[in-house]
Amino acid sequence: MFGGLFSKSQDQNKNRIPPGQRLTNGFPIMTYGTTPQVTTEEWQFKVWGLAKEITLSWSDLMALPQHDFTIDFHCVTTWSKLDVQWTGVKVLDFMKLVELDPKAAHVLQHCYGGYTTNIALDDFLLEQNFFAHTLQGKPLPVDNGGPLRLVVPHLYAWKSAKWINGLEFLEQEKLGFWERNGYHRRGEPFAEERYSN
Ligand SMILES: Nc1nc2c(c(=O)[nH]1)N[C@H]1C(S)=C(S)[C@@H](COP(=O)(O)O)O[C@H]1N2
Ligand SMILES: [Mo]
Repeated sequence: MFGGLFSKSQDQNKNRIPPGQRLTNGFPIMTYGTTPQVTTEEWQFKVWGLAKEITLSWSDLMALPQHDFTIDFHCVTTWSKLDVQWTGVKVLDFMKLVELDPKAAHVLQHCYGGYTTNIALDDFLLEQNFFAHTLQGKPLPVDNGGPLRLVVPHLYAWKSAKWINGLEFLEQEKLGFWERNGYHRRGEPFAEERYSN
């Protein structure tokens, strides 16, 4: 009986692991370039492009509703991690502060350190996407993107920008760092959208 239950839960986990991925127990750090050190006092977040320009402080962000999230995280280098626990602010709550131009269809995420990654507006404006400042109950470590990163659970983890500090709204897609360097413009792991053609 317990054996049956066990293999059932193993099976369910299997369905959660996209093709070509394997489970990892640790939390591998994946950073291109140097790790920016930013205090919450100096931290600023800007919105521009096809949206009314705004600049937010850390306290503006913390004043928004806070939620816990448990998500699976898939890196294109083939590791996946199940049930990662975060706390932060839903993208949809954040976006109540943003006055979007109806022509906006794409977003370029900008970061301290210069990393960028693009995402279609439809992939960005989802209930499940969030800005995280806490990982497994502790302030988000700087190596994992602290003080703040985006988390987009349904796309490969390179779309979850660490040290995010800006959103540029665009009519036409503008490719980010990895997308200009051979990775897929969308990056959906169950469709194995790893590389551009
Ligand atoms: N700013 C920035 N964000 C980034 C990256 C990066 O190099 N710089 N790497 C991406 C990649 S490839 C992955 S897999 C995840 C890794 O997050 P972790 O280091 O917290 O595991 O962050 C993504 N976000
Ligand atoms: Mo990655």
